[in-house]
Amino acid sequence: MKAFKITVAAVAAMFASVPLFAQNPIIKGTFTADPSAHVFNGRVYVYPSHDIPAPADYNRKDWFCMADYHVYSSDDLVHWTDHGVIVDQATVPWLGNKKSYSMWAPDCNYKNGKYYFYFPANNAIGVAIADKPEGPFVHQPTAIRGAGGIDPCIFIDDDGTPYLVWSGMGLQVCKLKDNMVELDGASSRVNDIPRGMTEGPFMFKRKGIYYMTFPWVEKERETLAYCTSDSPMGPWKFRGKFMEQSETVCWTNHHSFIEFKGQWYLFYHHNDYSPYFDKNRSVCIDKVEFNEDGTIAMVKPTIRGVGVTKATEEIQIDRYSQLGPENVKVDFVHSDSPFDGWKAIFWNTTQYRQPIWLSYERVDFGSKPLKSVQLRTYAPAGGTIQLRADSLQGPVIAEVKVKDSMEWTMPTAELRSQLQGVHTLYVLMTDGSHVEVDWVKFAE
Ligand code: FUB
Repeated sequence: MKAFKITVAAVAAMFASVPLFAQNPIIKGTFTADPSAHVFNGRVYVYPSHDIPAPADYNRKDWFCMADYHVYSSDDLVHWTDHGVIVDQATVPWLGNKKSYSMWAPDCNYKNGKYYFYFPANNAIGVAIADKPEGPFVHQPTAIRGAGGIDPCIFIDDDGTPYLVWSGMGLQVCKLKDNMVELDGASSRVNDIPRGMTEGPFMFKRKGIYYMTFPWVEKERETLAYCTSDSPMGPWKFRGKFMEQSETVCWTNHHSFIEFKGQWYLFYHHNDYSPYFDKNRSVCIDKVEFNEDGTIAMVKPTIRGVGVTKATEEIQIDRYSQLGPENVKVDFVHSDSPFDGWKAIFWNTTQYRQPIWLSYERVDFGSKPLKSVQLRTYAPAGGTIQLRADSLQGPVIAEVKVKDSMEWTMPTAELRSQLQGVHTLYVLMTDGSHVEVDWVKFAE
């Protein structure tokens, strides 16, 4: 069969062209959804779908709109590389409508020296094949026969048997032939899930248990839920939810699991950068714990995310771990430009006498002495920001006086105490009526 080489003109130029983020969401500057994460050669690769605002030639302005896929990779879950476009709707040979903008949730896996990228478009599922996880990927000439639907997941069992799972008249599971591009027999429908529309399946195996995980609507929006089995073909036992529906409105959620350096992680999405349009989503990561009996403990979404932030990089304290009970909140730096990120806002009234604070876990102060700290801050009437280590009563690291200004300023202060290694940073407003902080950064 003839294979089609994907032409990706600007791939090299697009590498690492968007800012990537150490907290949630992990990717800034572009929308990403439906993250399929895998560990290949000790490195984490994420294959998300790529939401875009609808262009002029797509008339469904209120719907999902996706034209291509990128892949991102990291070796610490903090610093991410964007490897650029790996598949574009314009070059999919079997796709009749090259402007269908229907490149929904994909997945990728490795077998026999090749990486197989599965992606849906217009209710069919195609495969593109590469020698490396970041491509270049070469298209198969046709979509997979017999696998109509969306949201493919490719699971490879310990004995090397590949299974394709997808959403099409319910969740379907089917063995693949060794060539990875043809179904091996008829698919089996997962019938053991209580009513609640299911899509976005992700199958994995841990300690001999097969997990079929999926978005599941219990009330208004998608939660994440799962079944378990002792075989990839079922029968399945419904086990309930492991993530609640989002508190702020994003109708979908879509996820994947990896084990990386001894810790399990959940990749999922939320519409953080697009609070008023939930078809423009962003990928997040949080840790997952399993109970003794193999059940999945509930995962609470955080904005702090995972990984350690270096003290000498911009610490985005608006991605806090804990927020004080009153007089502190987070908002966009520019409400008309969400990708500029968020800021923390501290304010006071004469009546409020308690500390006004937030905390940010896992800041690495390294092993060399640090001398100063800088804030990006806005304080129309001036104020003081105090930084402490490990608790509200912990050692004062620095006290930064912020002069009154109607502009953003970048005041600095000498450090009062030296820290080494990883600590929780506490940020308090100890003086002033209104101080905003974009980031905090230490220097040698
Ligand atoms: O991204 C489009 C669709 O939204 C996915 O295919 C579903 O899983 C849901 O996340």
